[in-house]
Amino acid sequence: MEESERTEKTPTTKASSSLSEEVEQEVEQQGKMAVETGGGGLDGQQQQKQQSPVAAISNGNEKWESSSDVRMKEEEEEVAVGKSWVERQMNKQRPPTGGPQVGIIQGPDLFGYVGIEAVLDQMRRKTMKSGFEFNIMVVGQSGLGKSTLVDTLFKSKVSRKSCTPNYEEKISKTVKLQSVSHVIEEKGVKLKLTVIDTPGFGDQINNENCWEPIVKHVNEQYEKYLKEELHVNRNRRIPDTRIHCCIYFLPATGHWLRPIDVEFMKRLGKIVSIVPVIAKADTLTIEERLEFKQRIRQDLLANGIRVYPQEEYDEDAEDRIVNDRIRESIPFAVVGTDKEHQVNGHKVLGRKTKWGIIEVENVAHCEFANLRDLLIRSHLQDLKDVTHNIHYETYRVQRLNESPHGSALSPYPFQNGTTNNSDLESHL
Ligand SMILES: Nc1nc2c(ncn2[C@@H]2O[C@H](COP(=O)(O)OP(=O)(O)OP(=O)(O)O)[C@@H](O)[C@H]2O)c(=O)[nH]1
Ligand SMILES: [Mg+2]
Repeated sequence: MEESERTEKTPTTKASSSLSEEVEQEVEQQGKMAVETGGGGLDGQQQQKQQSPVAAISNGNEKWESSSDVRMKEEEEEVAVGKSWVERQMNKQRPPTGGPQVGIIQGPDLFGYVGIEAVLDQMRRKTMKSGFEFNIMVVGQSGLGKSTLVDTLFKSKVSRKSCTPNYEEKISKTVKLQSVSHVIEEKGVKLKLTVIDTPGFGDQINNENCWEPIVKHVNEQYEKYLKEELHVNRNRRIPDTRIHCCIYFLPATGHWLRPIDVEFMKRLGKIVSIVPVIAKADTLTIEERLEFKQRIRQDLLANGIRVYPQEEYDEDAEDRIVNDRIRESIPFAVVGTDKEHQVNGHKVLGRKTKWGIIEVENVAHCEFANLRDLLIRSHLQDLKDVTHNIHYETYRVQRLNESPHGSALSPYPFQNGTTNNSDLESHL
């Protein structure tokens, strides 16, 4: 209390003394105060007050000297006695110990409310206008339930309102890359969710290089984006068809990873974020499921397969805690369905068996909801960031390094590929 009174007194009225005398007196006075209060132990409030401009009013013509004028004079003196620039800068930064200091201007103290936090509102409004694009790809052996899971995702709570028109259509074998998009709107936020369904591999006698069409498709999207970015007159918003997440289906064998899965994920993991899942988890008992999950985690580690979320991209301790929990429960044991059933008067997505209904969205039955929450609710933006900052960046650097300095991009390596891009256009 005593201290604040003194600080308020700081602008003193002087009759005719020179500025340097005033400052010296000020320094002396404040120095004494510091000694009286225990040798400069100033609390935050006091520091702020001392950082505020010191004003000296000359009675004759009401002349105000701000702290910056004082500091300029001090600086001149420091130059005169031969202090180096570094020493002078350090002096500027020093916390107040008993003399007038030029400190950081602390908005609320001097000018009232600045409103910096409104930036968040501005960002929110802008993002709400532009919306989000999020692209998921499902990959895995034929018959593991990829198309069914895509259907489940769109029929589940993600987008029940915007369900597909071909709702009752029977899911048949996927023979080419197919993309399904839906715009989901919730509380004014728009999300364009695109799921790319791929034909299952493993049907051929020779499954060598069966990952190539998938790798090619992922790279093609990076190439498209890169070309758009390199245009002189580029789009303000480049359409984003890059794969933000690849859900990799593992058969519920209960054993270990198969060599083909190891090969596939090793390659894919280098170019896209992979989230492995155990397909048709309803075929495993609870114990089998837990053991299988553990074996897969060991196998992934032993084979150096990088799946999402990677530890090295955790941004802080908070991220680490959340992601550790996900890493411990990966791969998610999922169940898919294209049917709805009545349970206790409610419609639920589920698989009807002789013994009861497996509810797909019930976390006690399977981990489909955990997968959906990871993708949409908790990690959507992070998946997009990792895609842009890690995977796309690696691709971009590699492509630009390939091209002779200053010239255009070298021809795209998959130029003569067979992927029909028109299939990938939005079905909206
Ligand atoms: N038990 C069980 N069966 C499932 C599950 N999901 C899908 N199925 C069934 O598995 C069969 C194949 O499902 P699809 O979704 O066509 O499989 P896919 O992976 O898309 O197959 P391809 O298109 O050939 O790659 C269908 O009869 C589905 O009903 C599941 O979670 N559990
Ligand atoms: Mg399919």
